[in-house]
Order: sequence, then C-alpha cells, then structure tokens
Amino acid sequence: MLRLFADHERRLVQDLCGIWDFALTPDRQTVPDEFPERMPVPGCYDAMPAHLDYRGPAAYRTWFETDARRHRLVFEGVSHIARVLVDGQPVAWHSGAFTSFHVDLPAGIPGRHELVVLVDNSFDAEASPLHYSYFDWYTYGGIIRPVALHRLPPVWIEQMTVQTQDWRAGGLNLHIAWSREADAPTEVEVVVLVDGEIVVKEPLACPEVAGSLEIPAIVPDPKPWSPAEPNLHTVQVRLGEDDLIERIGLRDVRVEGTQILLNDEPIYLAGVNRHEAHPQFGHSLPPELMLADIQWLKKLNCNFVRGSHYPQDFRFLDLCDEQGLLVWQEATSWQARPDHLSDPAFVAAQLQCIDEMVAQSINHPSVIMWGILNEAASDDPTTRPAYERLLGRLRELDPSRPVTYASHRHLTDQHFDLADIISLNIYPGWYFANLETMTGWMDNLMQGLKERGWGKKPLIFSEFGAGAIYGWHDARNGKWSEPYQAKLLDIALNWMIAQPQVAGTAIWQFCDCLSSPERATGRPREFNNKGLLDEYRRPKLAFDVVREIYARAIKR
Ligand code: ADA
Repeated sequence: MLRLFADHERRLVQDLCGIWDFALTPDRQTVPDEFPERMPVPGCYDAMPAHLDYRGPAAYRTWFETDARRHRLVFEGVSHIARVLVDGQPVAWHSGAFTSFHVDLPAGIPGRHELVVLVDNSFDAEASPLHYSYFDWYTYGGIIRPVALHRLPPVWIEQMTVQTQDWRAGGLNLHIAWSREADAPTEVEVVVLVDGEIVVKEPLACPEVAGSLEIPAIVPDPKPWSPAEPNLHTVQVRLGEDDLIERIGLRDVRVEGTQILLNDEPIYLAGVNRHEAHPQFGHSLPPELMLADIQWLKKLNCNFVRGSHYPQDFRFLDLCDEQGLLVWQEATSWQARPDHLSDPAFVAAQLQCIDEMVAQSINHPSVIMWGILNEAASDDPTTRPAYERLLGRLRELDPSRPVTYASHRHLTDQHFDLADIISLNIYPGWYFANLETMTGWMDNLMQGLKERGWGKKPLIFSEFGAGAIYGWHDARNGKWSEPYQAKLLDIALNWMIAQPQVAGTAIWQFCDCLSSPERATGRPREFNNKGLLDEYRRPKLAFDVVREIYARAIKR
C-alpha cells in the first residue's frame, strides 16, 4: 500500500512491501552469505522481539523482476543509513531516516534481480549527521517506510509541483520536471486533467534529456479546502506514456500581524505534537494506526499537528489532507548545539533533509508551515548563519508557506526576526515554577516579548505539558499523576487562548513515546510520559480537559 489514492493510471508501480529476508551484519558494508531471518518492510528491526533495542547494522533482501525498460526503486524512508545493492552492485547510499530517495536501474537489463539493503541505525555523526543518541526520542532502525518499483516509459515525469495561484477561482500553476531516455522521441503530448476533465493538451518538445515546464491550469469547479470542508481536487498530468496524479486543496495561508490567516480568515491552531512511534511498530505505523491517531485528534477537537521532530509519513499527510488537519512539517533535528550549526556537514545534511522534505510534501494542502531545528542554540549569535541558510532555503523552495522554528531560548533568542511565526517551547509548572506560579511566569514572558519588539508576529506555544503515568492517581496527585497533568494543561491552555498574540498551541504531546537510554533517569519507564494518551493510545484524564478547551479555542 503506497499513497492512499491512485497516483498513477499509466505508469506501472509495484509495491515491494512485505516480509523480506533479514540478517544482522558486522558492519554496514558486508553483505552476509546467509539471510536466516525474516523482517517486515516497512518495519523497525529494533522494535521486533528478536532484536529489541539492537543498535547496529543489518541487511534486508528481496527479489524483483524487470523487463527491458528503465526501472526506479523508491525508498520512502530508511533509518538512519541505507546502502542499496542490486545484483551485488552498490547503486545508492542515503542518510537520514524520514525522507525518501530513489535509484534508477537503466533500461536493457530484463530479468529477476536481487535487492539487498544494508541498513544501519548506529549513531555515527559523520555518516549520519541528523541522528544522535542524546535525543529525547528513540530513533528506530530499519526500512521504516514503503518501498516501490516504478517502470519508467521512454519519457517520464520526475516531479510535479502544484501551486495555487488563486484559491477562490481555482487558478493553478503546475511545475513539471521530466527526463527521457537518450533514444526516446523528442516530442510528446502533455495533457492535464483536473478532476478528470482535460484542461490542457499541447505538444512538448524535449530536445534535451531532462527539462521542466510550467503550465497554468484552472480547476473547473473550484471548492476551497479548509479543516471544516477539506475538499480535494485531483490533478493528473500525462506526458507521453507516463502520468502522475496529485491531490491538491485550494487554500491560502499567510501571516498578517499577529494572526495566521487561512483563506483570508484568522485561524486558531489547536494542536498537539506527534511522534510517529508505537512500542510494537516503532516508527512504522500501519496506516490503520495513522487513521486511528487522526480519529483521536479529531475527538480532541484538534485542527493542528506539529510533526515533531521530523517529516511525517506521506500516508499520514494524505490522511490529514482528507480529514482537514493542519500540519507543521519539520526537518529532522533535536537540540543542535553551536558546534553542530557551525559544522558544514551538519548544515549540508539539514539542507538535504529540507530539500527532500519540501519536494515530498509540498503538494499536501494540510501542510501549512515548515519548521526547522527544534530547540537548537538560537541564543548564540554564531548560529545565525545556519538559521539564515536553512530558513532561506525553505523560503526559496516554497514562498507560499510561513516558516518557523521551536525555540526554548525564550527572551534570549537571537533569531526571531528570521521567522514568520515565533514558536516557543515552555514548561512552567513542570521543569520550573508550579501550578500556582506558572501563569505569573507566562505573564512575564509575554511582557518580555513585547519589550523586545517581538509582540508583532503570531506566537505559537509549540510545546508545553506535564508527564503523567497512565492510570496513576493518589491522595497528593503530584507530578507524574494524571490529575496533575490535567490541571497543568487546564491552567496553561486557558491562559494561552486568552492571549491575543497567541495564534496556536501544540501540547507536548499526543501520546507517550519511548525515549533514549541516555535520558532514562528523568524518564520513568524510559518513556516521555507527557502524552495525552499513553503509547497504546489509551486516553488519560487530561484528554477530556483539552477536548473541552479546544472546542472553545477553535471558535475563538
Ligand atoms: C523538549 C523537546 C521535546 C521533549 C520535551 C520534554 O521541549 O522538544 O522533544 O523532549 O522537551 O518532554 O522535555
């Protein structure tokens, strides 16, 4: 199962997901002689009973068939490092768990092929600069997202980006990148269908082996997309024998003063942070569970999810498009230090992650903003060039969405001028202050923001919360009890939704998730227990408290 809708009618796409052969390996170069085990793809080997908590390299193997055409293997996510071999030959290397990459197998090698993927979830800053053992979340290893085999015709579509020019009238601009075989025809027909209706039909001259074209198009019967009415339109481009279908939503998002406007109307973002994690499936949530998560979010009266702290699965975004949830899509990072941000290899890995994330999620109407560098050293002036570079890259790739970063440096932050939205992670009542003094602390924070001239942009409280062990109540109802968490969120949220500058809130967090062994002492059960639900999605007391407050907030 790949996209949650048919994204090709003409191109042949084979889903390679299933149970593959598997073996542990001594290093990430060696292909084992034997593959004695079996492993699900997608799946996380260190979430499976045979290899719980295993950190190290492993090998996966399967077979596929090709005819004489060019074929493309698409990997939607391999954590953290992947080395791909076809028929024993290395053909691709990729680092970074949560974005996709592909490898082309040239035309003219029909037959049955062996596919081996060497995967490594080790922490190795040189080979994999996005992942570190100190993170407050467990990065699982494996082929964590689907794998597919595409059969490419002589001229094929690389990518289509659909930009909404006019969300009311349905004006679109399509950017289509294509490639062709050296001996392919140098002219093909381009046809664009919107909701099944042909809106463009013209010849395309393709003298070069790769190129791109811009096509304006109009949606014949335009219906805007919003959380209340998530209307979707399909855009299909046919290029010679190839085609690609994208699902789009007509909507506009922009920032005006302290407000976030969706289709010209101010919107309050009532949200939570969500890790893509489950004790049994690791990062590889089955689509059934993704939909269940969305149903919990809807029950909670949420209209917003922050994808913490990495690009969320494309199938989750497909569901958010359908269900009308707004998403903050974030590049992979957690508490990067000044030495990271001044390291060219780290910045290059961030740029790669941003490029891949934007390319893969730009057509989702649910994605309304981009985020980078969760809780990095944004109070350190030496980190400014990195912020400028990464936020600049996002703006260059997609001028249509606001950009932000979640800061825990509060009044000492140096880079808020670079963001469209100010986002703050705060934990009063948990790491400091208490239930009585927390609103005083937050009043001072707001005052400080104003004094520094930062009161003029929208403000999102991108994290706040309290740990609660599922089921724990006692006479004192202190920290780690469900009532303490419920009370803290009651105080925090009621205070936040009353602040005019606050355009949104993302509670930390949707559900409990496994933390890393390095953080275990401050994390009972080795979990980050600040979920409104536990890791098996059982709601805690705070769930109903938040549900009631968010019902009011979304009408604010
Ligand atoms: C940070 C971080 C989260 C989580 C949280 C907490 O703000 O961004 O990933 O670790 O703190 O629970 O303390």
